[in-house]
Amino acid sequence: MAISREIAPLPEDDDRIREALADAHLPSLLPALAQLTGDLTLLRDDLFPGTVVLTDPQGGLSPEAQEAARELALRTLAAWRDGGAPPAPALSREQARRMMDYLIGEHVSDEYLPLLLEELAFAETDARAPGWRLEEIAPGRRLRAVIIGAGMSGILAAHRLQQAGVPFTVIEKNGDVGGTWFENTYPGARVDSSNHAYSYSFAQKYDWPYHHSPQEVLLEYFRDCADEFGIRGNVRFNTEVLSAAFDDERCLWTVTVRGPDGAEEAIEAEAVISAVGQLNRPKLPDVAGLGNFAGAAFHSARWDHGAELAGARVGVIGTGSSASQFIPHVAGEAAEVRIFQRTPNWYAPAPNYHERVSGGFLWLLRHVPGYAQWYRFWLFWAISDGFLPMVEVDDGFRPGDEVTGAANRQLRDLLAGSLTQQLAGRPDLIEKAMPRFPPASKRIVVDNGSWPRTLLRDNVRLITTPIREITPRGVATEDGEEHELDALIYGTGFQASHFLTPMRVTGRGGVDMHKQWGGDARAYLGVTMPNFPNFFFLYGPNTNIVVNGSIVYFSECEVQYVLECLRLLLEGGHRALDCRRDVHDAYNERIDAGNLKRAWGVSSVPSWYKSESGRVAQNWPFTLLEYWRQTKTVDPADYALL
Ligand code: N01
Repeated sequence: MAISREIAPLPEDDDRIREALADAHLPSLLPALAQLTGDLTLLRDDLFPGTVVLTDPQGGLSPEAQEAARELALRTLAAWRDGGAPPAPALSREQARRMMDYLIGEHVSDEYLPLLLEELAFAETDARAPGWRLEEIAPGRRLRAVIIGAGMSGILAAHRLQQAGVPFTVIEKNGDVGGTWFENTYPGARVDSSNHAYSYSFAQKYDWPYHHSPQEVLLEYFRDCADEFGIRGNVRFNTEVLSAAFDDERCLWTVTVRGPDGAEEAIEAEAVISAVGQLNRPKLPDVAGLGNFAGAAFHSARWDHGAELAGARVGVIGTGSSASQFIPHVAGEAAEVRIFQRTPNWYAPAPNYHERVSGGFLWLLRHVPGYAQWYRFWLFWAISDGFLPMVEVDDGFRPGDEVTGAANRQLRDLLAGSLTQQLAGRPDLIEKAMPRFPPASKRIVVDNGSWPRTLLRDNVRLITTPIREITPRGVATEDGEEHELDALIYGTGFQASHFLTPMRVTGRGGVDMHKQWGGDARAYLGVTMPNFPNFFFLYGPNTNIVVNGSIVYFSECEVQYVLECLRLLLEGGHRALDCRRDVHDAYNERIDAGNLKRAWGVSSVPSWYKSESGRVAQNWPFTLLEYWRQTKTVDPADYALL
């Protein structure tokens, strides 16, 4: 299937348009129409949507203002159609800024404007494409790349290398592309960011069936992207990377892989791009008796679809994002579910979490040029840097405090109020399910009420007594109770801080990557590290974001940076670049200090955001703008050029 980005002609029937407009997202529609017609008077003061709030899609417009906006849209669309549906006139920066100001309800500053223009990404533009080709800037130069992983980041890197004419091979351990969306097939798996923003900026899909689509839809999107970009032929499936070793003299990487037949093979490449992700090696709980259970036992990312859960007694260890998605489904068919919770979660209300995109809105996205881009832009802004103050640590914070500061308290009160309301009448459950730590200490789980509804079910029991051991019959807790089970599911997350395990990677002088890290993965911009020339990480150390933005955005920035690194090599006639130790160390000091100003950095609750030492090795603590700026170009002074 192709990614649908075709715009269909508007029908003659105005009633059809009127009908669709009933479902319109109005704040993004009027800028789209202003752009389409070049008529900025459409951005009327009386229809000004106000500040962007995710839970208030119509931006606080009164019902009368909404009706007026729909009438205006109808007249504008009909006139545009009757005028022959001409293409939109060229958009100047100032016009774009005016539309953005209107849409987000605040003035877009000069520093954000270039980033936002890039993110708008109209169909015919791809501002993050390399803009150079190997044969043009370095004719005859040999540059081959190995990409490890064909998930979201790997597909993207492959596409960009292809655009630049750099030969590449992708090594993928699974039988298909898609990474996390290929592996996580548990019931209820869906994207918890808004789907229209969780997609490549340059390959937007207009017909997402849900606001947060289920796993199979995401997998289909990434499959379609791989097909459309024409990169599948370069992927070696069912093949695992065992090691990568740098040869100092030849300035060359040898990547050793094991193919589907078990045979090992060495592949030489001038550059290696790791796109293995952070969340793909399942972590089993460190509890006594693991493996003793006699019934079906499996991890959420290795779902056993043959296990008979209907009518069974099912135990679940863990209550993170994965478990919060599959437990409601399991509870719907099991005889009983016992949830073993070590730490509760904060739940962020997302009313449209399970909702289909309404028919009229879908229709408008397909029929109004530019509308999908402006809607994506609205979402981008809604989940953007404006959230950061809510997770900031104020000066007065003391370890153990339940909030990190004034803005964090506001967030806490909102989330606590929502949970209390949803569990009203059950003080026992409120006591167990209410976190006593600052929101964003660990991942805030997205929910539309399905979690509290599940806890309230007669066949569900939330157990907070610590686990003593796993027995052949079930799970024994420290209060002496043995919970007899037919099946046990581990929703216990991933070995996120064990970057690139179990691969062995050796750099200059044979230095081992994991030994150099000493248990705490660090990188410069999350992409390069000293002693590992031309080895690039995507979604590497400190590139995960907690409350602002999407991982796709980060990958796009990272890949752009990698391509700029390659361009630097080619244009300068260098063989490799090696990150300078002082640059790397100073950068990481800043990152560490930044994370200590965020809730996840100061909180003592367990989370996958920290390595065993307690250092936050996963998260980016600053703004999206700052990461974009730092990865836009490469400063040659940051590197030893070999
Ligand atoms: O894993 P987790 P996850 N005894 O590490 C518990 C992304 N994701 O797979 O909090 C008892 O969050 C552990 O307890 P505690 C998303 O970024 C995205 O759910 O450590 N319990 C916790 O409850 C997410 O954050 C999406 O005390 C034990 C749970 O296991 C990330 O993946 C969907 C234990 C692990 O939670 C990981 O989520 C799903 C023990 N010994 C995931 N050990 C979408 O976008 C661990 N736990 C849709």
